[in-house]
Amino acid sequence: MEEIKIMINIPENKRNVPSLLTCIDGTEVKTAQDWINKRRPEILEMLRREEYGRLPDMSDVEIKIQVTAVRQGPKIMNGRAVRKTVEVEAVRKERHFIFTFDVFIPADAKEPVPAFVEICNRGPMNCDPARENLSSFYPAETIISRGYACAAFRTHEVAPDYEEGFKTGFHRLFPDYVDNRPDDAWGTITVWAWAASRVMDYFEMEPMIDAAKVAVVGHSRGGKTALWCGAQDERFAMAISSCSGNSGDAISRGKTGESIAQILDRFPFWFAKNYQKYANNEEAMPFDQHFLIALMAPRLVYTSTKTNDSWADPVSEFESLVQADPVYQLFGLEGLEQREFSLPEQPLHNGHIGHHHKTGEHNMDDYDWDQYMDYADRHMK
Ligand code: GTR
Repeated sequence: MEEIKIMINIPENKRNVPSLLTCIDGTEVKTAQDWINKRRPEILEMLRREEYGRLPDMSDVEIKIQVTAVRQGPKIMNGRAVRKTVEVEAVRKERHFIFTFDVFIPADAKEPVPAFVEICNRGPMNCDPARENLSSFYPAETIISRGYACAAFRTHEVAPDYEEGFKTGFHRLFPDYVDNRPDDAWGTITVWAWAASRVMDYFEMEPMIDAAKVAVVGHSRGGKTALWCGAQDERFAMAISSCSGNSGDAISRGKTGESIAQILDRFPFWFAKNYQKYANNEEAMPFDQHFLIALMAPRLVYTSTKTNDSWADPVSEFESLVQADPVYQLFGLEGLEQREFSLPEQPLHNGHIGHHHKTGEHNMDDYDWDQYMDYADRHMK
């Protein structure tokens, strides 16, 4: 068989990040098949073991997903959407854990529609299923008006966002891990990502949603989660990160603003214990955050950042996209359309790696959502 040679245009490696295309055994990735069969699985394993942590054996966990309420009429977005309330119940050895989320589906949809899953790390004011509190963090009315379905779950309901010894929420299913926690056991980000995948399970059962066209979206800690969810769950067509910064979309080596030591000081429970090895020791990491971005290939990945978010560090956020681009080239796809740092209000929407940089503070707002949907209209719809 004739070998197809792909010329990969490797970006300049100013931060000395590990190569995506060199396997642990030193062999080079030359084709998309090498990536899929060898390099991708080893990178996924590396990020599980060293950074975010792996889920416990879930084979004895029974998961039940059911719609508990369906509402339609003038009180639900003036009749423009159907709202379904969905309950996810996980049972293990007579221990139960439940979280719920609400889905909005355009009432006038004639065929299955694409959808967004929002990982809501803020309070109910920002993702109110009753829609009494409207927030640009989750502009569900706009999403519906543009022909998408959407669902948001509250991270706090899935696993607490504070140090509590891995005892409540999802963690309560696994008391065996409380006093005996392996260094590669899951951190909270992994559990939130697991929950987003359960929303996808439901989408696969919902006849009015096109499960092949779903994006998972999150801001900041939610953005780190969205990228980690998309990396692991290949059913998602796209992952979208807003201002996810350290341990999200930003390269750690040479990063300004938040460092690994600082994130672990405040939020150690987000990660596997193994990640502690790299506090003030970034050079020792066999990976960097471009590995996380590249796990989305050949699917779509989109990141956004704000000019004043120095804690997240827009330059390092952009650098991970530049460094991930060669993996898209392996697939013969356009990844990132330019390597020069992006200018504010000039979205990069041409490639499979999308990005925008906006004037403003650490937040996810209407402008961001408009860009996400413009990009999805173009590449996912
Ligand atoms: C910060 C944290 C960031 C980011 C942010 C957020 O305090 O240091 O990594 O996750 O919280 O979620 O808004």
